[in-house]
Amino acid sequence: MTDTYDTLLIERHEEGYAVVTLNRPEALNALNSALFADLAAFLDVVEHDDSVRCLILTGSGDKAFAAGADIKEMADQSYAQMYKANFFSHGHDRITRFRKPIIAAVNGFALGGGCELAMLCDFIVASDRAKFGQPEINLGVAPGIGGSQRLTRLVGKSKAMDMVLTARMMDAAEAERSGLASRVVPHETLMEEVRKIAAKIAGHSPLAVMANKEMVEAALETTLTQGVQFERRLFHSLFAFDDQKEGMAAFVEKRKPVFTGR
Ligand code: DAK
Repeated sequence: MTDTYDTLLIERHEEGYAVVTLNRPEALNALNSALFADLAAFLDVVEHDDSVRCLILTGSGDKAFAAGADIKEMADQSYAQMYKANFFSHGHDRITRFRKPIIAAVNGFALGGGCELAMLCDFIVASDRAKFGQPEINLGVAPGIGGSQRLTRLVGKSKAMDMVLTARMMDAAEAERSGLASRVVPHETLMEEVRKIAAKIAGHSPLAVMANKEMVEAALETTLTQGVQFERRLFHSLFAFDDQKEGMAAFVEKRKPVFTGR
């Protein structure tokens, strides 16, 4: 497998996860069309690859996860070009369809499209130097990759309004307090910590991981009653898998389970 992309670095680990590094450090990993196309292509490659059960997404360099959509690429676009290309929709939709967990390891600025990309991941682990923001209003525009919707669901209306209308950045501590980041860790140990988390997830039953992800996602899309019903049915269905038998037998026999993903 070549895993060679112009805008991404890919590192596969035998524990069952891969690290995807946004690799445009000269532009603080600004997201351009090529990068979104590469990311979508990589997700296509690993979607059905059983050796990759969890992804980590991070930024190259010491300063940024991603400083936003590439302003230089966007600046001269016409409405017709944006509309026809359906700018960024393919990348967005491909990530939302991906069925394995993606952890955002936010190592610095996550601004505009960068913050939106982090929120498209399943959860965010932030370095204590991370800064989150939706500063598009400074450019005379607005979030365009789901930021107005996901940020509001994660941190509530008041903070989301504050951030989009003033363009202020949130530091890592506030992001954790507000529910945007799940954990904050020292900058120097960010990748070590996130690798441990990814290895832990990759060690679970891949079917159970998928089902857990699907259930939590449903919470944002359905009513409580429908969500609970969906959870219950999915829970019942897990009893069709060998992994459920193995997980429960291992508990009873006081040994580590060996999951086969069947
Ligand atoms: N795009 C392109 N280049 C960028 C960039 C960006 N978003 N952010 C930084 N760079 C480049 C800088 O131009 C600079 O390049 P050179 O001048 O060296 O060639 C290099 O990265 C280093 O940046 P700075 O010199 O500015 O570094 P500083 O440490 O001084 O400042 C900063 C760091 C992150 C505070 C600053 O770079 C900054 O404010 N960057 C822009 C942040 C921003 O405004 N982000 C939001 C972008 S707009 C849509 C969907 C989505 C979107 C739009 C439409 N549709 C569906 C239609 C999303 C829009 C956005 O994300």
